[in-house]
Amino acid sequence: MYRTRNLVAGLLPLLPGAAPERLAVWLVKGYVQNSSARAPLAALSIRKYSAAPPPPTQAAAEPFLNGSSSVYVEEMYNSWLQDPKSVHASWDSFFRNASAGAGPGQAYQAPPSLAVPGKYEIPVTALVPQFTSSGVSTGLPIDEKIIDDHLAVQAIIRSYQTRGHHIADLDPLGINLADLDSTVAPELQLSSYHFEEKDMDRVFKLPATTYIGKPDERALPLREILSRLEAAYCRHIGVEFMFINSLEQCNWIRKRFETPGVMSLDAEGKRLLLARVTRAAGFEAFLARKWTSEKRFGLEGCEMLIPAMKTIIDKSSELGVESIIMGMPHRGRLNVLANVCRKPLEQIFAQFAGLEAADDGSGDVKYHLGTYIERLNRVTNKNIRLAVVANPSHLEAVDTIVQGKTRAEQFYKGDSEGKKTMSILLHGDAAFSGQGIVYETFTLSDLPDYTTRGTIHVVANNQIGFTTDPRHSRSSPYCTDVARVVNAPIFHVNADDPEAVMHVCKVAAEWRATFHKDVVVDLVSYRRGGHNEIDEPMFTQPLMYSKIRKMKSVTEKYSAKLIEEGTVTKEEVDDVRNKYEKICEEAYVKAQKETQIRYKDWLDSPWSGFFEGKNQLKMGNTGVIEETLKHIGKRFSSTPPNAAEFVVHKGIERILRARMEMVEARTVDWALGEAMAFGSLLKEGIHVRLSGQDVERGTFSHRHHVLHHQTSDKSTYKPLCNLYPDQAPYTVCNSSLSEFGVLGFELGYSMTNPNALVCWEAQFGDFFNTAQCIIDQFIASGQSKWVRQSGLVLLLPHGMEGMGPEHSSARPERFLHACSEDPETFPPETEEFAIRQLHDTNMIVANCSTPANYFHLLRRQIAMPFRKPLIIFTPKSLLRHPDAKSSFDDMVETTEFKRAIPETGVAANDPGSVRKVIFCSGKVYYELKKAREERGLDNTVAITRIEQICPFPFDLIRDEINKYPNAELKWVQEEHKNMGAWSFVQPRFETAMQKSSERRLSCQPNTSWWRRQWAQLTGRPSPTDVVVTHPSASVSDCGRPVSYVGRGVSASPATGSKRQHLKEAAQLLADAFAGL
Ligand SMILES: Cc1ncc(C[n+]2csc(CCOP(=O)(O)OP(=O)(O)O)c2C)c(N)n1
Ligand SMILES: [Mg+2]
Repeated sequence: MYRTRNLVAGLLPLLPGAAPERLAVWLVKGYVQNSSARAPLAALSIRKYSAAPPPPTQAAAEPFLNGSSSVYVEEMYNSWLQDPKSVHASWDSFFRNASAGAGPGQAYQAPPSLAVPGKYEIPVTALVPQFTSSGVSTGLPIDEKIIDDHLAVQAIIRSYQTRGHHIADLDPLGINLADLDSTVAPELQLSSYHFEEKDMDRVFKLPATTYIGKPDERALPLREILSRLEAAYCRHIGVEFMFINSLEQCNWIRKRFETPGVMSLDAEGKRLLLARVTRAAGFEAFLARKWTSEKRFGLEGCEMLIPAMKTIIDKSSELGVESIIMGMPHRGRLNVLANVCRKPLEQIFAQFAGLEAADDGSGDVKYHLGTYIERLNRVTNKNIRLAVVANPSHLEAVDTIVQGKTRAEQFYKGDSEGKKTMSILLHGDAAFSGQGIVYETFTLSDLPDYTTRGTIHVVANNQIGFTTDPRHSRSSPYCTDVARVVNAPIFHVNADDPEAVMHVCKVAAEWRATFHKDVVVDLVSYRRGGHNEIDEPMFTQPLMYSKIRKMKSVTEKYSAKLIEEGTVTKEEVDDVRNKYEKICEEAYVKAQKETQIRYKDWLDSPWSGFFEGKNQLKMGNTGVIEETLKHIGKRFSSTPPNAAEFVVHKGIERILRARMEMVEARTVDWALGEAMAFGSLLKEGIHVRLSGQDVERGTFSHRHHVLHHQTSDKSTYKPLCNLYPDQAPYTVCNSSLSEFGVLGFELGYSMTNPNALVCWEAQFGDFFNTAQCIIDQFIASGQSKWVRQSGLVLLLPHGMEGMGPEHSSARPERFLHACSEDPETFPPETEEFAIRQLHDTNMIVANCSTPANYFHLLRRQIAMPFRKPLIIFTPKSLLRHPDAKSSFDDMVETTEFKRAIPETGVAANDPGSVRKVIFCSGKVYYELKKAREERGLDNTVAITRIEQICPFPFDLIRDEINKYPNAELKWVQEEHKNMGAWSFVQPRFETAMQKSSERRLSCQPNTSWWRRQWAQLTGRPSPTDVVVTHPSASVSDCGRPVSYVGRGVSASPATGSKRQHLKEAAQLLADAFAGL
């Protein structure tokens, strides 16, 4: 879009006071009024198979200035605005007169007939003999009639270009229409123009906006013009492109579809095509034979998908692409892996055998798995890397993940124009038009920090979605209409015409390489079987399927065609088929010998070198030397080096000054802590990327990673990009207003390189749930399903601050319930306790209460020898809370992340006197601390913060419980009881308690040894009423319970009333300290 905006901006100054469209519309109206008295000529349909044309509308009755040609006039007018010489002299004078104020009908002047023609022009007078020979007399001046007729021909040409796709023969079944519309647009009916059969042989000059003429043809008979336009736009290819607002791009496309003979394929190309489609069909036939009732979501009916993809890859490889990242749904996926990626067939077949996996993980069904292959492209003789990204059943959810991964690869390769790495997205017709994430993917496609410089989309359009007819699954004419939002050209093609498919795929690859914009190939096809191999399609689509059952396959049809035209012999056809069958059989035999499957064989993002030689239980340091903190702090607090010219906002100056003062006082607030984490990683060569809505400034105006020159547009300064001369690149980018799309994008980005810190921040934490699919299907379960790791960080602003139901809670309970930690298992107590827990969990969930801990937590993402997704509930009020500051002392070399922060105040010095231990997490700590002080309870209440909720710090909590033997134990949270961390921590407290000395002792026989131990460990005399419990007794039988303090249950996360909020907050504190 930014390219488009620039173009429009460039044009606007040329037209003071009025937008070009509006003026052009006025011009059209004026002309129509003036000429409306003219009678239309007899109707003559140029499409013999069309339904009876509707009666001409007023606009259609007008020879050339109808709805379609108004666009043409606009185009002329816009061209004239830029360069009056670029249009015909008659238009020049017309626009001059109109601009000078000539009224409707007065602006037109006959063109100068004696002008010397240009090199490729023919004088209008040269056409007069044909005109006069037709014998038509209209009573109009002769030159005006000729002009009218030529304009009508131009309008016809333009109508084909604009609307020809609507009547193209796209459906191989011949029963449906790709655009769900059986009518023929008036502008495609000759009856809308004033021509008759006898005009068909009149010769017309071809305008510059068409390429239907051969190099030496500047004029053609009308009949030939129509026939060539039909061939270009209405046979097996329907091209949608005239909405693109670039003349250059429109001409580029016109040339590639209109030029006579442009689609012809040589014999070698035809043979290759036949071989490819034969293998695609052979693969499905083989699977069907060997595993008759296994689901594989076969490609039958759209086998051309395979040659289509191969053509795109060949052409792209020829044009310099070295790496292609693909995302695709279930349909034909195994075929793509086998025949496009050339994944070893035995690995694919082994998936059908139901073998056990050799590696960790729960795995996934075969038609969701990814792959990564490097191989020689045999057509171009160049190496190519192909990755298919693993995905869940959730259709289209993988789209932005592919984009993020592609973007990251381009970034690391310095491929800023996307010449070496590209993405291909495959879609089903129903999913492409139905799933909103498709739109979100398109809106990212041209954003500076998210573009992948053009994606080729291929729709396997089998004209059905499971059992639903397109008429009930979409409101748009085509299933591809969503692509129009980004001006992507859309090539619809009848997938039973292999050569037409080849042509559009080549053009799509060239388009991407030329303009670096998205393009869509719509393979209009059918689904030979049911939705899957065990489904009966006749239940729901009886007529469609009676037709399909009579259809010959594309392979049969194409081989017959090539045999008939003499390109191949029947023996050659059989030979190709038999050879492939033999290959499959050999692979089948090999697969039979396999005893295990390996999920690693299906990894889409291998991090070669990352894991090798690393101790998986050894953590790197997260503290840094003070000098680094100081340096980053100062740079982060400074105006740009050219401060004299760069006007900084006064408010920002104040913020920077306050930052500098903190640095000088060796303290950090939240923003400074974060900046130091990012900055120190950048110093260590780790690329950092922070993406999300308004992240540059920060939703709460606390971050300011981009300073804006106050008097010069687009002049910005990013302090974290200017810390060290040899630092790694820092990217901070405001995203489109999307969660599903952008979170997916960042996840994909994080998959490319483990040595990068990739963070996505939600505007408010609760918005994450519009991206729930990415969290459930990828973040929480990705490693388990696909042995793929990601160190993505989610920053979710969270906290009950009276802002209402939707801005208070990032729903910690949702994430915690998705964590794979066993609440009842206290992990083995070894030195590696903490890192082993991290290694074994599926994701990390934390709620830090200090900037220093946030600093360590971010840095730990890179210090870990493996990668885990990290969810951080980030504060709002703590961003500026005077107590929520940390000293450099907590960030320097010897320090580390604290999974829990035990009480360190006076209560900790005399634990025996402590009567209550409050466990909590996040910002409620500061409220509890203040209330404790106000109530004079510093001696009797200990407050312990759990900073890392998952993995749960069982050991540290157990130690805290042991430390305060006389205290009652409370969990205090500000979220409602059915929300927050309560249901997660409750069983874990019990498990920790079972490991406490109290529990161990209380469950021992009451011996003298035991009494001594008890007294020694607890400092209290041994109880006399101890029950020796059964091993399965609950904690409460022999330890202290941890009880809940907080808001009651609720359907909504927070009240909408400020007053009610304050009342609840006060009650919470009262309950927390009750009984003391
Ligand atoms: C988000 C989502 N919703 C529903 C489904 C269930 N489902 C699986 S395939 C399918 C039909 C898909 O139709 P289409 O996109 O045209 O692909 P085709 O199966 O026809 O190739 C549906 C509804 C799904 N997989 N994902
Ligand atoms: Mg479909």
